[in-house]
Amino acid sequence: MTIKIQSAEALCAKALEIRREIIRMLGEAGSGHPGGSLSCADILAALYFNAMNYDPKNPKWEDRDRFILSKGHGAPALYAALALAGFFAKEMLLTLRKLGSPLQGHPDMRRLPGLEASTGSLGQGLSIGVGCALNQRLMKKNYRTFVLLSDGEINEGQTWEAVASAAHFKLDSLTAILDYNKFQLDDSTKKILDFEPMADKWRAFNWAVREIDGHNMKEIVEALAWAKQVKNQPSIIIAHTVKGKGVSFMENNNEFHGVAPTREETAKALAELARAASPGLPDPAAGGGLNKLGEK
Ligand SMILES: Cc1ncc(C[n+]2csc(CCOP(=O)(O)OP(=O)(O)O)c2C)c(N)n1
Ligand SMILES: [Mg+2]
Repeated sequence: MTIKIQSAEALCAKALEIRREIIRMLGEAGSGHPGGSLSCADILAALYFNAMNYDPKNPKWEDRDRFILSKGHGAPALYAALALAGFFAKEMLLTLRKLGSPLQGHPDMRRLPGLEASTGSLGQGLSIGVGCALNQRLMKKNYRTFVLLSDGEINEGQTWEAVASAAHFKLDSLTAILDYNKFQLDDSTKKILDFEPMADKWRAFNWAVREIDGHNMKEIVEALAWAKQVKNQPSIIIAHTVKGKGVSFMENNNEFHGVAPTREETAKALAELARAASPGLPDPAAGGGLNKLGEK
């Protein structure tokens, strides 16, 4: 049964849970990509706990909505969402990147239920999404296809072949979401290959475009609902995000693109996320929860 949460507050709580699991997983694995996993946590919470239809007990249900993580290195965020949605036991998350685990560093659809595509080689996911959307039309199914792209990834030319085809075939069951966190592996997207004006480019290719704050849950949910009623063209939600969102020392700090937190950093990040979930909790950095008088 699909989980459908309507309240933005409850969806934000799910996003926080996803962030906590990302940090726990990466801290345990000692490798992986925190920045781009954290930037898409709110989007994944909205997809898996509000917008999408699926059945974790029947992951191959023909009418399920398809989600393709084209930015495959963001796998920890997707694994956390899938576990919280009931596709597999939460305990499995801590096997991330371990030899023999179905939770590989990049998604392997042959080994983990709930994955629609094996990704990680950037630039391929939107083409897979075009295929899913064409299948939906040919087989007269009712499902939608969502593809999460990253802003460095769309430097890949294959993405734009898919952008052109999706519009040509008027694939209105296809929605792309761009995790526009303004950083790629080496530096800012502006310095490496600037795609501004971003929205104009997608419009010129005949896509319906909506720009949002990718950390504002209400805006994400509304944009996903908007995408469902777009007709005769594919839709893109350009989500302005912050790389490393939710952990102060990772935000806009591209050193955490592909480096896992140390043991100390993991503890610090988890404490921050716990305080975000329960703002009353003491801040160890500010004296371990004691006030200026040394009282609890
Ligand atoms: C085809 C391909 N080239 C290079 C890489 C190595 N790589 C992994 S992540 C990354 C950049 C990621 O930046 P972005 O796409 O913006 O992702 P995010 O900021 O969301 O982490 C690169 C170049 C890859 N995975 N695939
Ligand atoms: Mg990026």
